[in-house]
Amino acid sequence: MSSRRTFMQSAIGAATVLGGASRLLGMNRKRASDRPDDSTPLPVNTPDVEALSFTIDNGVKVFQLTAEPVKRKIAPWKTIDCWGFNGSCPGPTIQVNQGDRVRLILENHLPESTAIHWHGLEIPYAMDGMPYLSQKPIAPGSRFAYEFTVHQNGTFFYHSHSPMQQMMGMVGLFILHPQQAHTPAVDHDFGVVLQEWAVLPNNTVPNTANMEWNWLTFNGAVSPMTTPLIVRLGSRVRIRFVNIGMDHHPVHLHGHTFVVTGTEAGRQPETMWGPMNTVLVGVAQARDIEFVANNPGEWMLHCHMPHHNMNAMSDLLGDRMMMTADTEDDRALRQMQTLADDVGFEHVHHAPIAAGANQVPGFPQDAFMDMGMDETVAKPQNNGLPRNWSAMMMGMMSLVRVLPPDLYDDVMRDIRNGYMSPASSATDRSNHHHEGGGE
Ligand SMILES: [Cu+2]
Repeated sequence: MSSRRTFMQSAIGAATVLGGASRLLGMNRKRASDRPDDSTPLPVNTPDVEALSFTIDNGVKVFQLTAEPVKRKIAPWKTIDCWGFNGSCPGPTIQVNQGDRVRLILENHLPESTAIHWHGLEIPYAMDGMPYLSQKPIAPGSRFAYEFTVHQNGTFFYHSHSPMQQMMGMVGLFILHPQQAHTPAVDHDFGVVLQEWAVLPNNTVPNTANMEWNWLTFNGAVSPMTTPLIVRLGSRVRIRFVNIGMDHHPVHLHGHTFVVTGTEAGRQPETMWGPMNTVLVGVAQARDIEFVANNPGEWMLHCHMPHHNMNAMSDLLGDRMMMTADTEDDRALRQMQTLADDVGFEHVHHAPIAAGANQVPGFPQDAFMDMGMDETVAKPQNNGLPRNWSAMMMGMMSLVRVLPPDLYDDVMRDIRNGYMSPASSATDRSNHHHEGGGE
């Protein structure tokens, strides 16, 4: 393990950035994947959300969707009672090809009527999923078959058209692949659904009428429980974002420059691909971004709204809001440790405070909020991350791990084998960080 970590850090430290702005368009780039055929679209990987399988009936792709209450673990200590499809919130990812005839059979296991709207699809009116307009509400216990031919391609989504059902989580990705993959071809293709929740302390049911949102999720998980997007250094990456909620989310990627290649209406012409590193994903919008992962490292991918890259800590702190009321460092630490022991995660304090911090108006702000929980969220996808990496991962965020080929292959093998590397030793980066912390 230690030799592998050494390898990883030197590989990341020594590798050079592989290209400049012209690489954004993917020109003159060596292929980073083993895929022999670039013309076939890649299946989209939606971390923490399953893909929906289908059967074929006389040439029609048939999907079964059950609208139902779902218990979703959004954080190690927080499971909410939301609504979704097939036991998942967001619902499972549907992927079809441009030109397919599809039948989507919705069975309603909710206690109230519903219907599904196919957001952005140019389909016959009777399939639009608008209760009372295009169809009767689908009563509890009954079913409705939607059937249409898709002639578009791009990042779409399905959702209940009832606002409160939307805020209970009734949304899922609907990927329409083009017949021929777009060029430049991508080596990795990911999908992320952005959602927000208002769940008061000691509650599990989202308050859908609230205007303040304290839990922010990527694909139904709060960081650091989100599964990182793992890509091979030098590969071309697409990430598709969809936002259903009450806020717009400016999603920022560290260390890279990307272009927006698609909206909720499909592919954009290349003339519109201006360079960016933050894309505003408005409510009801989809945005596809693409970039060459030319910069090795563990890069944050996060909504930049300050309150969206944290969670209300009120759950942990009981009747104290937001953070500890005790601002004496060692007492506060003991208090945080007690809370951490209570919910069973590691709390390692690495960010020192100044002597006399309490004399400074406004203190504390972020002090005492960082809570490492590496072991609690351990999974093969996190292998090799520096000790206490999880301490500042909160809310609507994840990591894009741009790994040199050897390390990429190692982690992929770990994922296949379900191997979780033991926690890093105390002599690596966190120690270094401690020394640099001004103590
Ligand atoms: Cu946001």
